[in-house]
Amino acid sequence: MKKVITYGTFDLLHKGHINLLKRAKDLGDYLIVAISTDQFNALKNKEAYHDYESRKLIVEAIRYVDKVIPEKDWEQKLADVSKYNVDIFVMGDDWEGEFDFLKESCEVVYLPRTSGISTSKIKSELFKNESL
Ligand code: C2G
Repeated sequence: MKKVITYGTFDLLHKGHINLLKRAKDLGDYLIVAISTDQFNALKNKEAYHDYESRKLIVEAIRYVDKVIPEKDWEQKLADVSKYNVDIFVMGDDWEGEFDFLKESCEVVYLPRTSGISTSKIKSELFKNESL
């Protein structure tokens, strides 16, 4: 069984997230998604609308996702790859090159981002409409 892992905040779920998760799952048979905890998001200077438990509930409901684990820090990826016997690590290509150190333990795949959509775009457009 080929196991795939990916990491992210997955806040205000949109087609960019779904496209990523679908393509990641298509690379193997079992997809693990490590969702950033609220504490780790603070380290990433990211404030999610949905808290961790909500984002976990939402992502677990996606047909491509087999398991959700918490992403608590930048250092856990190598341990996760061995703990879960991961074959392929996947991220959107805005992270191109950032995780090449994992190549000693698994395949590393950066997938093209879905253009025209992002959580920050959603937030700013909602904010703009509200102020109209
Ligand atoms: N993504 C995408 N297309 C978009 C938006 C996001 O392909 N239009 C991808 C990102 O490249 C990432 C995943 O969807 O692979 C999740 O995106 P975020 O929730 O924004 O994750 P991020 O904040 O980049 O956290 O340790 C890694 C970090 O936790 C990644």
